[in-house]
Amino acid sequence: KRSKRFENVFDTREVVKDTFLKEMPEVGLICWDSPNDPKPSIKIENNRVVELDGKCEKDYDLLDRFIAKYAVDLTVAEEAMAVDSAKFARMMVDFNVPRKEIVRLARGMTPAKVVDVVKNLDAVEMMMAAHKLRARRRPANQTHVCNHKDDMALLMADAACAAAMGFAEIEATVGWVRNAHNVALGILLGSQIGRPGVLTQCAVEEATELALGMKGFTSYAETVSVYGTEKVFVDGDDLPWSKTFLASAYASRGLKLRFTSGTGSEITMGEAEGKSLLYLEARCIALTLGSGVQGVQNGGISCSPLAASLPGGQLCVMAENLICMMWGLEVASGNDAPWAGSEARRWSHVIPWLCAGTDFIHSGFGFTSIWDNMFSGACYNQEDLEDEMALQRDFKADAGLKSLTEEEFIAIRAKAAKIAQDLCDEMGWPRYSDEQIEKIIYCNDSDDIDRDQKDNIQLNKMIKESGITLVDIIKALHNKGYSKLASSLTQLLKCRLSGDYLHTSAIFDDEFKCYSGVNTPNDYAGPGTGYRVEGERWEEIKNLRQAMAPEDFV
Ligand code: 5AD
Ligand code: K
Ligand code: K
Ligand code: CA
Repeated sequence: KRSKRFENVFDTREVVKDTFLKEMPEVGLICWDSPNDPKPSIKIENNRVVELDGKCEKDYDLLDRFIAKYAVDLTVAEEAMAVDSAKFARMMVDFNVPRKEIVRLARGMTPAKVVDVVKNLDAVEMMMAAHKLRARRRPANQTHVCNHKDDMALLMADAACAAAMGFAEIEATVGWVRNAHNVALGILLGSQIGRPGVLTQCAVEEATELALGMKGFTSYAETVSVYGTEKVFVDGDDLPWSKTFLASAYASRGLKLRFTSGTGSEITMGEAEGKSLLYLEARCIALTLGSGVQGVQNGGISCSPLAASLPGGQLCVMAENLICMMWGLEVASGNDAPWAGSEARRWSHVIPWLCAGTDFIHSGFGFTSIWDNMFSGACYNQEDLEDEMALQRDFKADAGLKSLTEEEFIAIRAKAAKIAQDLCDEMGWPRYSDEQIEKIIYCNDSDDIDRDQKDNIQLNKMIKESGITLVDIIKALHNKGYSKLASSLTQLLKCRLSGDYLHTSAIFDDEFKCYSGVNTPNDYAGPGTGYRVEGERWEEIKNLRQAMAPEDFV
């Protein structure tokens, strides 16, 4: 006989439908402390790492070889490895120890050593450490703007609204593999209409992604993946060296790049070598550091459901973000892929990072309906946007977001959609009818719009095959009288020449002034210091569209 409480209440809760696994340490199904994890060690002879985390040089795999050669700073390695791990963990939390000193020493540590350090911290201590250690002074946020139909005008309208709502970076991926050009261009144009200076990227296969960047259709790249075991790396037809080569290609043309990795990828792909999630992720982050790339999107990312299924999963995901920070890397801290159905759990990884601050609180807040999110959805979607704005206000914390009224929202969409229509006319691309534009302005998602899919595919083909670059688009917009937009796009290209936004954790404001961990470093040094929500920004956060004043009651 069943208990009514279990049958009708407990068993119907979302949290019971989430997946929870028991640990299996011997195969690596454990957050940290697998019996197969190495103990931290380093031996240096003649300026060469001859032993790394218990392995002699002759036994190195490709990852060890790369990490030993490029990631570990040999000038501080012996000093850093000799510091007691618990003592270093306390230094990370102690605001009297400057961020610079933590980064200096941490860069001399091996992957097993940083894991040994962060293992000492509980969630509150991780927040304290991140508050001091994230690279950029002011936190920011990133969003996904996509749709099922890869409709450019809809992407423009959504990206414009996302930019106006405060996201500093916008990314898309495609619904149809062949449509990368119209999608990249859609979010680029939309972003600059909503707020000049927003950075955009389009996540597709790597050769196409590089081509998009070279044509000026993207301003950064992010989904260049690294993995923590040799087998998984080679499965992806890649090596740390090939990823580094790709990274150099981006840097040589002034485009910002961050890698992607996240706890759980190796066991998800069946090649974890029995090692723990966090240790393998520490190797990924070391590869990023060694490659010279300024930052990484991590925090489980697409593999976050795996970490979430294990005991300590959220602490583990926080720990991987923190390892990036202690190594001085920019971190776009996850909070993106769907990993929990339970409302309480869903926000449980956002609130700590919102309060502590990270470079990008979400490395993809879904801006649209989950149905239109081509990154297989996000954990946080359009219906959650205003919850996050309320949380900013509740905690006086900054996720970079700003409330818009319905009128403002509609006006921005109308402007973006009209520009899309005019640009298609000017370029001789499949045109948008007034009825189609009207639907794009007022729709909920791509189910509500009715452009023929042939037109979207044709548009992509035309952009791709004509070989046009952003310069041609700038000219067309200028001819149509959109000189402000044309000038923002030109400015984005110019910024590649100065290279300022290659610096760690760089973003632009609406005048293309660069804010990075170099010119505006996080200077938190205890209560009353560091970035605080105040002045105009506090007014903006306070003034939610639904906030009421006394006169609203009469
Ligand atoms: N490790 C490495 N790469 C990842 N990606 C997502 N999660 C991970 C992870 N845990 C990358 C993949 C994917 C893109 C969205 O981000 O390349 O296609
Ligand atoms: K990619
Ligand atoms: K990983
Ligand atoms: Ca992302």
